[in-house]
Amino acid sequence: MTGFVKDDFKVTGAGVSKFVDGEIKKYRTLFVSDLHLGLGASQAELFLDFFKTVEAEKIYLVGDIIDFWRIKKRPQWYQSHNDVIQKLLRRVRKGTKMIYIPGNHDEMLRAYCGMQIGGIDLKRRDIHETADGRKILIIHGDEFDIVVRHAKWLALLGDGAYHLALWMNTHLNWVRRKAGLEYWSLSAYLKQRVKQAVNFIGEFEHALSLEAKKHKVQGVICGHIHQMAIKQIDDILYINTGDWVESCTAIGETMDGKFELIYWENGAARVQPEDAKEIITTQTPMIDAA
Ligand SMILES: [Mn+2]
Repeated sequence: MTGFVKDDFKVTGAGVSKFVDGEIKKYRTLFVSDLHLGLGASQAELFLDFFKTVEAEKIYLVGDIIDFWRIKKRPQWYQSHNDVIQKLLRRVRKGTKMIYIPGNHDEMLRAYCGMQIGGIDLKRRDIHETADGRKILIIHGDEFDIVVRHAKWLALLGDGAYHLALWMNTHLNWVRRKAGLEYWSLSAYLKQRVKQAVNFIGEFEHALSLEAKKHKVQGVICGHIHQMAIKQIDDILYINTGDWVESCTAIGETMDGKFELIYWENGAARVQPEDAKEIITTQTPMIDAA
């Protein structure tokens, strides 16, 4: 149910992005979500590292870019978080069209949907048209999250445990970085053990594909559950951008309208498609703090 099988690429026509050192990758559209700026565990530095190697005519920020839930409690705002905001605004100044679809962690921005702030269009949801004329619904997705919708206290309870895992993850990775080891996700590893998560992911993906059907579009791009995916669900193309807290992923649309999965491990080691498939299939979902 979760993750990726080889055949998905055949069915969806999608692929895994390849980055070449020193070359700027040009996309028609770039989709990024769940940066969670303001949360210490945000991989803002890895995002900056990625962002300077990529260009796009249009960028969708698919929600949970700024983590106001965290900022309200105890902000963990670093220079790299400022840098992300500045780099994004700079792209807007240079002519990139940018659309921000606020998520649940940045839900206060939903009050400003319909407005343009700093050149960024704020929208509750949007319909994107690909280069080959397909219509895709762009939505964060939390409104289809059964945990957030039906039991907010449960989501909040889970939040504490999840943040502890993320905190450990960050500190463990600091040690690993110093030791010259690559990034490793503890919380992703822990969640691998949560079996019900599989059902949760399946239900979420199904709900989103139904919503796309309701809009009479060919696909949906969402974020929220920190589980990247490109898959076909019935006649709907389901795409999840993943996140920049654990997995460091994004989605690109090529100039001819093909979708590519971007898996950014770190600046030096970009994964090859074969490896990416391996990683993706063993990836695990996120329940609590999406
Ligand atoms: Mn979310």
